[in-house]
Amino acid sequence: MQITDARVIVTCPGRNFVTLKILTEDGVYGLGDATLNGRELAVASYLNDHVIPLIIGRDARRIEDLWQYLYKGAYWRRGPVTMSAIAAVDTALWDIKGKVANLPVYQLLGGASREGVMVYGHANGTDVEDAVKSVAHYLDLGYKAIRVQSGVPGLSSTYGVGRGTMPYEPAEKGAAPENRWSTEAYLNFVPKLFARMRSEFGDEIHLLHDVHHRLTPIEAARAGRSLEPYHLFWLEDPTPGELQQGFRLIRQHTVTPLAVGEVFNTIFDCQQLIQEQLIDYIRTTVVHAGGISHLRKIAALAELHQVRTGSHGATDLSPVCMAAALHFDLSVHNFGVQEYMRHTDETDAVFPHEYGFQDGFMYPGDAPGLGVDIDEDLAAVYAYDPAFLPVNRTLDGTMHSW
Ligand code: CS2
Ligand code: MG
Repeated sequence: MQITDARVIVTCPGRNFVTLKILTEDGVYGLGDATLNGRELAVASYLNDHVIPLIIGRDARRIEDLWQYLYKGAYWRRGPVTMSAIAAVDTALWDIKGKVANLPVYQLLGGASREGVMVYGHANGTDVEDAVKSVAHYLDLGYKAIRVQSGVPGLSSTYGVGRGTMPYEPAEKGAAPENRWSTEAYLNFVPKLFARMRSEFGDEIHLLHDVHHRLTPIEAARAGRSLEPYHLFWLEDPTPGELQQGFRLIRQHTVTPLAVGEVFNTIFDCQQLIQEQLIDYIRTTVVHAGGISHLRKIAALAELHQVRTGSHGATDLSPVCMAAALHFDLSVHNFGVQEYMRHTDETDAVFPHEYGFQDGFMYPGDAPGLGVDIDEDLAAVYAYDPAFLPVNRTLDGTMHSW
């Protein structure tokens, strides 16, 4: 089955998305998400200029061989741009294989390992009481797991707090907004936030929190220990993940479960974290970690070491990635939870899809392939609009992790 054409579709229905469409001689096509928030055109160019010319004429059925061809054949390995491009090809080829087999992709991955995929939503507020209202809203929607983020007293901005009623979308048009950060203010505040959540909502609901790479290991150990009375489902990105052994220090001091990996793009980024059981959930995603094929390998290593999956699912991962993630999540044995920040109606109109949400769980549907499409005419209406992720500085102006 020859690949006869492929094209990159860049669209901005409220936010930018990059989608790869691969077409075959049989008329069957597949889709892959290639969106890298704030660096979208780098991946679009990598695909247009360096990948598509190489895959035209190749056999669309040879998913693993094409993955290795694009990984080893590039010479320059790994990194978010390269691996997002490879991910898009991989995902599109799984979509094609499912369509040709007339099966939903999860059936090709070994079938369902559960009835549904538990997801978590993003509650957030400018202060604790605003966040309480937001958690109550997500409970009303039926979520069993809810991430809680809040403004920090004394800080003009912080991660994860939406602007107005719109879902939280960090990228801003034009220049990169500058946030200000105080670790001390945050560490003093975060246990109070979750004490309030548990007093208001009790012990049943799964509560998650994202530190977003901002603490040193010993500061993260202090945060984890201070949150133990509130038994979080996970504490995410407690410290930057490049120094994998840094998590040993956190592990020595707290039993709060740890999640990391949304910025990782290959198994090598998390190999030590998994093998030493320094984390409890691996957050790697279809779109940024080499596609379904590579994510399965990461999950297999994680299974050996009692680490569960918890894939990233923010609004800057398109419905194509969401659909692929749900097929993976339904099938993988050591599934933990799937992040699900709802897309806007504009985005859903550009990407019609089968998947659905019901009472805290999601289902990929049984359409052949991934069960997602792209309305290219509608996508063309929304021109690319450059947007940048914020940068973060401490109160004295020193650059810090955002
Ligand atoms: C966050 C993301 O969803 C998460 O856990 O870390 O919102 C992240 O900030 C964005 O995906 C960055 O583009
Ligand atoms: Mg995160």
